[in-house]
Amino acid sequence: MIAGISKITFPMIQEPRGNLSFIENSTHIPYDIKRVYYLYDVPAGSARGGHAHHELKQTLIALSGSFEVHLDNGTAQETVTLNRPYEGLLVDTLVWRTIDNFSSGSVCLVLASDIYREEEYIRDYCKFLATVKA
Ligand code: T46
Repeated sequence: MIAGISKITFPMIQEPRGNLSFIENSTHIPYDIKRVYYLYDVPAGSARGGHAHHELKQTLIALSGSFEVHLDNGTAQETVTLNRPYEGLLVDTLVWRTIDNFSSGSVCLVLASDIYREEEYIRDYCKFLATVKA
């Protein structure tokens, strides 16, 4: 995987009555979770993201269905498909991300290292590249 992203596999308890996965703050996530949000009812053909973060770290999980995450650390690019509820994609600071190809009924859960602050976003790709190189 390119620098700035990694996969996390969460525990899964498999039983005949169904599966259960769990996520513990310091055990499975390498930062304190300060915010949880989720994307759902995304219309076919829509894309989310299209930005990077100065400080924010996030873990994306396909709780249901599937979607593609296109990642760019300013040097290398990679596309990751998320489709397993027991798998997380950890996206570090200064990684440009765009999410698309949401399957019908998919849910993207995000565990974030901080509360929402708009000033923390880099929404201009040229500014992103300049920040990475600085
Ligand atoms: C990311 C991808 C995966 C809030 O008020 N609080 C929040 O916690 C968030 C995430 C958003 N908002 C507001 C800000 C905007 O008015 O919700 C609106 C849509 O936010 P945004 O355009 O940033 O949504 P996405 O799906 O393009 O991006 C979000 C996250 O912002 C971003 O960090 O990595 O999901």
